[in-house]
Amino acid sequence: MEQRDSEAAPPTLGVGMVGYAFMGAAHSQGWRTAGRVFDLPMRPVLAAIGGRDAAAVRAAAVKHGWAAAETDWRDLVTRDDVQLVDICTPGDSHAEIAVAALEAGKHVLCEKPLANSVAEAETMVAAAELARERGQLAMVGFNYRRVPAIAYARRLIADGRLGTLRHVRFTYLQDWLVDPDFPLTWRLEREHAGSGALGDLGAHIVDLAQYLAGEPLVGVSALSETFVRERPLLAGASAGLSASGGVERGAVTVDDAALFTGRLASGALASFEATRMASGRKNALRLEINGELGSLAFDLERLNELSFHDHTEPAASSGFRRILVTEPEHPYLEAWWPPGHALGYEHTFAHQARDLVEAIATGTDPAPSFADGLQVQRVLAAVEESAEKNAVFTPVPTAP
Ligand code: SOE
Repeated sequence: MEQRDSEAAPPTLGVGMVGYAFMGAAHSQGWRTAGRVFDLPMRPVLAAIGGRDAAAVRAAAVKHGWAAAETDWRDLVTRDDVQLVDICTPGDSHAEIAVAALEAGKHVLCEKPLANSVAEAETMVAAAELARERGQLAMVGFNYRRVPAIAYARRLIADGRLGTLRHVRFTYLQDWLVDPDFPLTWRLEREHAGSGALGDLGAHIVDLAQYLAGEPLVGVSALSETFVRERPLLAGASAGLSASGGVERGAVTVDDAALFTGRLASGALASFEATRMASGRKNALRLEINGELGSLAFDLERLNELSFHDHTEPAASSGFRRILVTEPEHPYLEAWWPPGHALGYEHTFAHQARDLVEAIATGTDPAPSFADGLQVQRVLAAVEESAEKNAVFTPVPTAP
């Protein structure tokens, strides 16, 4: 761990967070941990947490270490002790909360996907641009950019170790919706979530593809499907990805799976799969990037490892080798444990908090910006449009 040698305590940064479910818990841990592990120029203070259910939000405040609880997000974003608003609510409220927080003079961190539509994301970008002129910053929470192995992969690609990229392939597979009796939570309702596996998981891999390649997707072609079209209505509250249902059923209004191909600006080809119905796959985000000089492969279920093949090495002795990404020279690792003492999912949120605090303290634009989030949103919208148009060609046998 890094030691503070300065006598003077750094200034504080009051954080107000809206939402306290799975992502709220993950972000809380990130805010609590970042200032204790990294030598930050500002010390995050967990000032207030917001949610509609008074008893539940008070319980969340106690459990996750927030000093105060608010039941109306409007009261939270205007609090004097809050300088940064962290939005961990379903996508249908992102735009309204983010714009209000920016107008109230706060910095904003917003969970992915940035919004439920391109129009909402554009409004958020416009508000963030105005706020930037006043010195406020806005960032989207694509936390997987902060996995050390992924940040290191980005460094290798930017350093030219893969040369010109030819193909990238990304899959993000989960299985918590395999059971047709899993209830209709907000993640299965278009009006709350915007889309299904596409926005929930596809957004992550689209962001990672564009981040790692350092260029945007310029065209996509897609298929999507809703395999289970009705599910039991929710009985009681959902907790994280667990929930139970009643007898009545309601319509699922989002995709269960989305598969798409794409082209990056440089001409490299890309393929993507996002589903929450791949039995046995719990949180399997996998990627492979092939360039003319080498290739990289990564699997989130082994997140301390990166596979690298250097194609400039003699063929007889080359091949994929495993890099254990736990050295102090690797991104974020200088402040953590000795080499080989692995990190996990939750650390990405501490890294996200660290990067945003440093950006605020130095007045530097953080990444991914709201504009990056809008670009992802545009790709998701193009995927949906392509899937809806369903331009599928049937293999036809040639007449004898
Ligand atoms: C559910 O599929 C989910 O919680 C996503 O919403 C998160 O973004 C991902 O990190 C884990 O899975």
